[in-house]
Amino acid sequence: MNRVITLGEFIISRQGDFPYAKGELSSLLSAIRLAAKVVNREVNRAGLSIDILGSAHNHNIQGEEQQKLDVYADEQFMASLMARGEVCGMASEENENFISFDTPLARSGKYVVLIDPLDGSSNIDVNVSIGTIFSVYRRISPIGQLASLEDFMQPGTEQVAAGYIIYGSSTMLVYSTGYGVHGFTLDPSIGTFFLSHPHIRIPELGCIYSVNEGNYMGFDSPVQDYINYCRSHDNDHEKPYSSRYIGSLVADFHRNLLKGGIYMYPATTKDPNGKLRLLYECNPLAFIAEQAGGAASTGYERILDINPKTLHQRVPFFVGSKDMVERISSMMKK
Ligand code: P6P
Repeated sequence: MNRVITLGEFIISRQGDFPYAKGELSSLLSAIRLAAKVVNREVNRAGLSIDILGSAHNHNIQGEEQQKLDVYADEQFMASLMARGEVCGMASEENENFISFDTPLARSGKYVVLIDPLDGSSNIDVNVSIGTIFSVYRRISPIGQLASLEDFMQPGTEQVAAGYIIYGSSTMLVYSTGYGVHGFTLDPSIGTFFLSHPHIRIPELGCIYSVNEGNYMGFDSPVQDYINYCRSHDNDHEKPYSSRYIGSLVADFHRNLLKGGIYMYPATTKDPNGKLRLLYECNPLAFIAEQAGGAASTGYERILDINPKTLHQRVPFFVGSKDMVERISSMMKK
């Protein structure tokens, strides 16, 4: 009997990819799946639940006003990950410091998770797609002890898994454990994710560029030159690219992953390191992009090669179709 397999069945079927893991990574991914369903329920009814819309009237480490759903999502992913015992700690956009899970079970956890629990949350009140982005590393600190900062400060090449959930017209979980990128769509009627996009590959050359053109005057000239290349008739498509920018990273990234394109958040005069965070936004999406045949760069170096300096470090971010990222990187290096 032919039927589409579920996320749970897929995770178990790929367990063999990790002989050392003996199911812990599977259990971790299942914890993310559970939290995704719980957050999805609240996101989908955000307009109805008076107490969940709007601001939480406090600010996160970034100085950004926290939306109530941000805080809710952070709590749900933390609770789900802590309950399983595979994860010894979590770092999140919503918390200044990483959090060690101080339970006997969690202390023996082999992994740490870094997460942006609800990226693009300023779009919640206007019903624009938003997302969760997550990154998984094997811990460096000794098993049995509390997680330490070094566990979280690893280059992106050390990720054992990464992915995102997009809460859009449908809810999808897209992830990779280093063996390709696979997308699962939630059937809300039964609360199950089904494999809908196996082996996602990003077209090497796309004709979509995603950037906040309102910042154009603050971009370095090579970035301005590239944007003008995209807009011109004498680019590699011999017609202007399409400009698509939703202001929600996961939504822009997901569209470009499936159709081909480049997402850019360059350095500006106001933000010399750009806006996006290396550890829980750029690294996981760079991992996914490369696993799908794409690329991710600061314009000068591969995102995954960066040795992190601080937990909430920002970097300029160019990610998507390989040829497009390589073109702008070569223009910036001249
Ligand atoms: P701007 C949302 O705050 C976010 O982190 C990404 O989701 C999004 O792509 C970007 O910032 C939008 O930033 O400065 O263009 O509004």
